[in-house]
Amino acid sequence: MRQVPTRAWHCSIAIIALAVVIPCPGHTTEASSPKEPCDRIPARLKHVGVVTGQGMLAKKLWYEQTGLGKITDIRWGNFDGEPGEEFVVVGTQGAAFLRPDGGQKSTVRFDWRAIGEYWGEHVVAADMDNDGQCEFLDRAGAWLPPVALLSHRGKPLWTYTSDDGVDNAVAGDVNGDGRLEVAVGFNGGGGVHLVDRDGRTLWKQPDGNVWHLEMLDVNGDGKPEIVHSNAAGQITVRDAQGQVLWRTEDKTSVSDFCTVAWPNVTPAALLFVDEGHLRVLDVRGATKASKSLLLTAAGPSVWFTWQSAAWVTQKGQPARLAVLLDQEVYDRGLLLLFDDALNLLYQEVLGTSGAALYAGGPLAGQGRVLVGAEDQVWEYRLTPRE
Ligand SMILES: [Ca+2]
Ligand SMILES: [Ca+2]
Ligand SMILES: [Ca+2]
Ligand SMILES: [Ca+2]
Repeated sequence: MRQVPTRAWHCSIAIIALAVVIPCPGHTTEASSPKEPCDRIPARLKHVGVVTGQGMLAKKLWYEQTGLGKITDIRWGNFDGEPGEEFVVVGTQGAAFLRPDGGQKSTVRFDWRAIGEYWGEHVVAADMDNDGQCEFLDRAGAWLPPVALLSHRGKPLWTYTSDDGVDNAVAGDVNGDGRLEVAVGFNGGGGVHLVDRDGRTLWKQPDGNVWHLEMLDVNGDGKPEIVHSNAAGQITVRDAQGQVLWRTEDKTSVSDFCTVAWPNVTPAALLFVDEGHLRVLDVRGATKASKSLLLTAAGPSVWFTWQSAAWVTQKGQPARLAVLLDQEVYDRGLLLLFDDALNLLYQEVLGTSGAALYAGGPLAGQGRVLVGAEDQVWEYRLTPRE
């Protein structure tokens, strides 16, 4: 009988991937034993707790469900097949549908054993056929695991990979037919593939090390384009046929990134970490903001595997930008809060890897943001100003 690999093995795989594609933090010359780097946490991430802005945010446990795994997606919308909107909280091992107050409506467990030695990497809710009942897409991201689509009940429908290994994937309706396609980015020379909701290849386009992909409607025609990074650190925008609409000429050093609403940037900006700086660019590569994270002063720079960002809004107060940086190799998350000029207001080192941040739906205007952890979702609330 096949076993679900442990997180230690997961860590080893991540380290092997790091050693192959990017210098491992603190191990820039040669790879040492896979176990060792997991124990050698950079000084700036070692101690868990609030570093800056104590008292600015009130924190409480909002939802807990053993067995969900690492929470990788939190959203508000119509996902559970019942009328009306709800929260969906998706983890690597299952998902929960919740009422506005966090009360549980129903849960789903993912049946990874049906597709072998696999455990879920970065799973998100994706309603592939727009029927109000979501499916679950594993966006992969660790090179070895395939992209996987699971049914609403958590049963694998298909997986997709190649000999090059998957770097990342994202779902979106690029051709405007009401059904979602999945753009898959491969390591090495594997390029970008577009896959339909049944897992069939629609097209393949060449590229190198397609680290991360998102969907953004960059030309305002109502259909998203595919926006991705590559081996040269360039932002590349592709249309529904995979043709390059443009790619940044200057080396922009983008590998992993997330999208975030930004003043005077349509439709959204790209946010990422580059050599210890948090940077915000528009899709043409123009810098909109940049700030040192003060992570490199003591020890090697820290490589974050996933970025999440959301604006926290509260009536009568300026909006705050919440950013969650995921360091799953060291099992740490970094929660940051900035003002709109990217001045740091709050910084907390989380004792678990974190890759889900949400401040929309019923949270909008309430000064509240949800942060995913292992089997848990925490609520942070802006405290009243003095
Ligand atoms: Ca619903
Ligand atoms: Ca569906
Ligand atoms: Ca479509
Ligand atoms: Ca478009």
